[in-house]
Amino acid sequence: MAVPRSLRGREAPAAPGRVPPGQYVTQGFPVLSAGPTPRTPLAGWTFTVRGVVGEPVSWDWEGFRALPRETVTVDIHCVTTWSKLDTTWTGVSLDTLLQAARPGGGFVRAFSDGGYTTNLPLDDVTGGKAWIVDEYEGEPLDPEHGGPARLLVPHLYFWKSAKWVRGLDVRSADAPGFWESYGYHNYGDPWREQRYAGD
Ligand SMILES: Nc1nc2c(c(=O)[nH]1)N[C@H]1C(S)=C(S)[C@@H](COP(=O)(O)O)O[C@H]1N2
Ligand SMILES: [Mo]
Repeated sequence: MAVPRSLRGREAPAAPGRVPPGQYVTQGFPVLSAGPTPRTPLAGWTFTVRGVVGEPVSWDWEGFRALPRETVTVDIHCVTTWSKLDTTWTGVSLDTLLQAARPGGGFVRAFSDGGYTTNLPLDDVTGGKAWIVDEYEGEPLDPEHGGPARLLVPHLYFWKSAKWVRGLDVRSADAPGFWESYGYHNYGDPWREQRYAGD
């Protein structure tokens, strides 16, 4: 049966309480990148956990792909007001990656090819809340959406989900990342509408 025009795209209704305040549901998958899409050959790709850790650890692509994998279906929320429901991703839990390095600080800064960074409390990327994903809907992640691999932290605004991620710096003090230093909220909880600093 055809979907009525009024239910397509922007107008698609969601169950009450499913979408955070000020968000609309999109059926598309917008691309939001602050710069060009980097193209890193898999042969040169690594994921590193470093900084205030018991032991810095790095995985090459093969090593990363050999780690235990999880598939999760989650809703994502961009600060530009689109939300996308029931997105399915596969990758490695950050619990697995962080445990190997034994973090000694309470904050992380994700860093990416191209220079993007974002900051998060360690508690927000542990306990089954964050992943490094390399598949979207069962297919390798498109470069435009962060492939070969991106951070996925669905409970915070999507700018925290760094595309083309290459590692985490564990820190004992918090410091703003790229968008956070341009006035976006330091934490970014969509349910509390923490869009900009001061919200
Ligand atoms: N490296 C990097 N990661 C990034 C961004 C970026 O510009 N560079 N944009 C962020 C923002 S603002 C959003 S909303 C999402 C967009 O992801 P998408 O392009 O897959 O929709 O990626 C986030 N991660
Ligand atoms: Mo965004």
